[in-house]
Amino acid sequence: MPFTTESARNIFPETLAADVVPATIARFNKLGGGDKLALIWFAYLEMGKTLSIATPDPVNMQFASSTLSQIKLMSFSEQTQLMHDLANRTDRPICRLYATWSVNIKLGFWYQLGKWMEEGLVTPIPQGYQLSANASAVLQAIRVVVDPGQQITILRNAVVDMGFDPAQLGSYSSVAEPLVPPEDIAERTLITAIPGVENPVIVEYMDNLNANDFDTLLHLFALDGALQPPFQRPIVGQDALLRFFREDCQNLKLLPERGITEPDEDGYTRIKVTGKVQTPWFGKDVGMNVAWRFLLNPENKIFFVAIDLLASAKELRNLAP
Ligand code: ECH
Repeated sequence: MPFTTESARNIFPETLAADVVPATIARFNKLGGGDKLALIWFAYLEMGKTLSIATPDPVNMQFASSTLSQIKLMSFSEQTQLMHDLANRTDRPICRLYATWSVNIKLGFWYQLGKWMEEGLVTPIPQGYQLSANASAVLQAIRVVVDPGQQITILRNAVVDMGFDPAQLGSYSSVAEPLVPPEDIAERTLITAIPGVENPVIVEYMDNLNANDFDTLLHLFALDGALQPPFQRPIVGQDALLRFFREDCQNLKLLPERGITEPDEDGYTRIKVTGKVQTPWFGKDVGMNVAWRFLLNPENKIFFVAIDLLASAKELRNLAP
């Protein structure tokens, strides 16, 4: 076999990913808890001027709701301490519980706290809070260097990295929002064509993800197939993929624009597609510029696909092999 998951990661090496995102997150993670919270608060307020964020469905908030009620009953100084502890990844029960939540539950939790901070029910970031020089530089980098898709990715990753470190939890079961049923076949808006890509598997991949039809989607993958989300390690094998689809991929909108198909060794095929992705949190307000780098095996199953957040919109036209 000419490819391993590791070697497949290098297909289409010309693809320029938004490395500014992990670089900014690394700078953010070095800040103190107070600076982290205030920086996100300022960034979030500024973004709120141009983007609107969807209110989470109460059904999806049920897992965080008892923790949120507990926080509402705390004194302002206890609330401040808790938020610092979450940002500093302290070992305490709420930070352990937070670590078991899926990304969307974590985002919904902070969404609610942000609302309560605005309403004065949870301690706000002190007016006139002075960011340290390092924190100001990070905020400035987020403002000027990155586009909206990159900004929301930085915010998301900051939220994911809070709470106790899941790697130190031992065995635990993760908590995710309820699964919505796949969209009815008759209701689906299908992708008609992707110029440069004839292989039907690619369009089926996009259509099934868009319809939340994760069981059908899974059948497009080889048994040892892998998917690499932006800035993450590949997720390998059918069980792990299905769990990931159910937890992290509901209600996405994939809008592929164009692609390139290249035969590889021993019956493998490389296909790169570029286009936009919308998250249910921001809908049409944010179209993230992405590339999908597929490697199909000789049985025409997906052996590997990487999703990259692109460095700039210009990269949408970079279809070099
Ligand atoms: C306040 C201050 C105190 C601290 C905090 C606060 C609250 C912050 C809040 C932030 C909310 C942020 C949100 C961000 C959402 C980002 C979503 C993103 C989604 C990207 C999805 C992609 C999907 C790609 C994929 C594709 C595939 O083909 C396969 C699957 C997959 C202010 C209180 C913290 C409330 C809501 C970036 C790119 C295309 C890989 C998934």
